[in-house]
Amino acid sequence: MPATMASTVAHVAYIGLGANLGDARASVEQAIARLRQLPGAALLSHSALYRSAPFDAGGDDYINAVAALSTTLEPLPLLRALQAIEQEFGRERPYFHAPRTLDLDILLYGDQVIATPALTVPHPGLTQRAFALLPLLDIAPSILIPNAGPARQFAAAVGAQRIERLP
Ligand code: PH2
Ligand code: MG
Ligand code: MG
Repeated sequence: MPATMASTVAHVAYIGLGANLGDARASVEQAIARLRQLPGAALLSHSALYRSAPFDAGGDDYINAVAALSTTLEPLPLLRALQAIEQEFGRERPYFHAPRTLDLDILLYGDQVIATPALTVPHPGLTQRAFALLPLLDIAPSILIPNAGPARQFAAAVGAQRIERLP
């Protein structure tokens, strides 16, 4: 490739979706549709929707899901694009873990490990939170979490958390 030609490598990123303010189910469904339109990304698959008890947080039950993207966006541009979608959905951040109209988190970005002030990947809660782990396993049952191993080995440990797969 000539030195002037930019290379665009696609990575598979897993995005956690969550909402527990307003019509959370509609928000998560619309957010999945919105991810289909994201420039620089293609939606590969998404999990079922789940209803889950707030984890380390208050407010109503959450609706959660996980989506897989193939994307040429680097991690930080992807994060910024996801934050812009959160803004479109009226996201406010009055305090830590406040109820939200839409939360979009990068759970995994290929096999990359990222530790910066703006972004931590793999998502630090992934292995301990049923609402992220179980929908991820729906669409990627054999996925490996960098520095942790097969995601499925953590499923038993989150078994006591209240979560329900929606029809
Ligand atoms: N998100 C949080 C904190 N707690 N609990 C559930 N059930 N689902 C979430 O998406 C969630 C949470 C912070 O982002
Ligand atoms: Mg979150
Ligand atoms: Mg978030």
